[in-house]
Amino acid sequence: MNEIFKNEVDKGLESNPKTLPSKYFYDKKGDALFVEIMNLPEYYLTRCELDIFQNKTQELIAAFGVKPDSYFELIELGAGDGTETKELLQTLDNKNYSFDYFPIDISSNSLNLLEKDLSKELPNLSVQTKQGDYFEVLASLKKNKKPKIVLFLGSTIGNMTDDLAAKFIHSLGANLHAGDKLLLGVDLIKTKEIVLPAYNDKQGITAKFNMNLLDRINQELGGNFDLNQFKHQPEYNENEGIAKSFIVSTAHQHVEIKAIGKKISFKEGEKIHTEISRKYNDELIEKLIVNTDFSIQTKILDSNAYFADYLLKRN
Ligand code: AVI
Repeated sequence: MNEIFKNEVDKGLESNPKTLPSKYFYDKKGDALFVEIMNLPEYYLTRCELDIFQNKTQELIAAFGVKPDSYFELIELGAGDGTETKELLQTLDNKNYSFDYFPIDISSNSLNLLEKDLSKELPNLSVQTKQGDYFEVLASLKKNKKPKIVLFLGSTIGNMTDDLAAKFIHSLGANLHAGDKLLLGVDLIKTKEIVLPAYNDKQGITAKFNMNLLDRINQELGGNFDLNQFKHQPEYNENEGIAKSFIVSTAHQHVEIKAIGKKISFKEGEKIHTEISRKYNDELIEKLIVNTDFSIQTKILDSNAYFADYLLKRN
């Protein structure tokens, strides 16, 4: 039994309004659903960032300020399947840049898959996978003082509240040296006609991804959520720039969760808030880094200007 999961579910469902943390989307089934999401026609984020990595590779490398003969460490937080990064790695490898690639992830399974894939596709590349907490790994790498470029892609920062995101960037800065760089991939604020379908795809994959939280509570905490009595509901407010995902109870009902020893009551139409996906602009990025040791060096946009990779420099 995962005690932390149990306690967070208990706390979230006892809150008003009800909440559940989005980090629990990502079990084996959730990971597979997220890969499906990344390939959906409506989910433009992945394609936009891939466009940057495929078509603005030289611009990225020039902004990093690295030279073929001066060694640096390329560190990626939450590397996943490395689709975007592979484009960059390939160019750096072809041009004989001297660097090691350190993908860091909590999941040793995804690191193993990535390592296997890279050893086939880029056999000359030096890959040093690091399993564990981002900050612990960065703290251990900081000791060597070699120039570092950290990648945090995919608008993953947008799944944190603004407060948490600012603390996260601050802690990254504390684990780097002056002159090191952070490439932060973020989705940009735009109209709801573009954003909302990305979180409400026609095939219902995002709905399954969201509802997987209830499935997990059923499987792991002895819950009896009837998934037919709940539905996925995304919302997006253009002024605020935050896409929010909810699970809505379609009936007045009670759900028992054995591990918690409680029956939770739901009114018809009552929502559980499960995720935020913040969208950004320059002002919000400035605000995010105002109390950190970073400043914006440059930003690189995809061809639609839907997505940006901000290059932040550690002062
Ligand atoms: C991982 N993260 C950036 C995704 C996002 O767009 O917020 C997670 C996601 N949620 C629903 N669809 C995708």
